[in-house]
Amino acid sequence: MVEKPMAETLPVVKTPTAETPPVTETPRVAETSVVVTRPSLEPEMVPISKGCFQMGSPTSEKDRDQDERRHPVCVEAFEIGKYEVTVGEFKQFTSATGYRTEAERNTGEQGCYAWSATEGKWGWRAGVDWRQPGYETSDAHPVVCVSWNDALAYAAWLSKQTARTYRLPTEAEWEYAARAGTTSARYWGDDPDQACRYANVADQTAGPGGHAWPVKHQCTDRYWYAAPAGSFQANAWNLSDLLGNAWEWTCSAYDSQYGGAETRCAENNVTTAIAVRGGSWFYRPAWARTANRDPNAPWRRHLDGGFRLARSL
Ligand SMILES: [Ca+2]
Ligand SMILES: [Ca+2]
Ligand SMILES: [Ca+2]
Repeated sequence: MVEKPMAETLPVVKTPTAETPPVTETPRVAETSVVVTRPSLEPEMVPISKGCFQMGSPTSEKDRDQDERRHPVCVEAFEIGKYEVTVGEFKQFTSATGYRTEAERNTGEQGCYAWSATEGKWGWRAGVDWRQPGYETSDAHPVVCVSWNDALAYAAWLSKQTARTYRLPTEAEWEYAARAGTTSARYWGDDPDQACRYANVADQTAGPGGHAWPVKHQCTDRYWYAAPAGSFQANAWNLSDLLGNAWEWTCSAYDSQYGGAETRCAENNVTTAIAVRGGSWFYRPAWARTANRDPNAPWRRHLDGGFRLARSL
């Protein structure tokens, strides 16, 4: 692979020129009203009834990991976001508060942990953040390059604005919602190659610079990087993108043994690993499974990592 300077992965920004537009005498016309559609302050939430389920994967599940011990869990009624939190929703928070994410503040490392098309690999990349992830993004895309701490700050702000209790879902709530009553490896069944109707994952779509995923789902979902939230068919409980697109922070501490941390939120100031769920556009079939889980430090932010909100009733 030929190494190219990093700057090439970043979006091209038009530099202002010294030219000033010619001043022309335009006749006065009646002002036309321009309808600007903005995301509403509150994300669309879906009510989930209380219930019990088998959390984790059966030992027969292909590609399962040791930290997926199957065990019964019950959850109370709650609400969960239909979509991953979007750039447009997150922008309202930063505009109102001036909040700067950990990627923008370079906490611990520079920028965001991102995949580079020029290098074909992951690394900390200065200047990469939720506003400039290095691929074409819009208000409808999931916000990425946000740390757990950033997600909590957004949830706290939104709770204050709305006098409701927004938070991240517990790991148990996340899996209960993602399964939507299913026991298969994925909420559409066991076949990874059916993924492209339901999820944006590592697929056959050609990547920037001619990249192709070395291990992929044998189908085409049309996206290399993140897709606008809700681009794929929802699960049986009308929730979108739980598998794939951006992986999602939960509020629970990661415990490889499933000792109970999965049913509650960790303290806001923890520095130990938090459970993340769902996989992303980067994920191969072995990883894009409902029971798959991984630990991540609360200050880390990844190009393929976002979150969705939950609300206590
Ligand atoms: Ca894809
Ligand atoms: Ca997701
Ligand atoms: Ca795992």
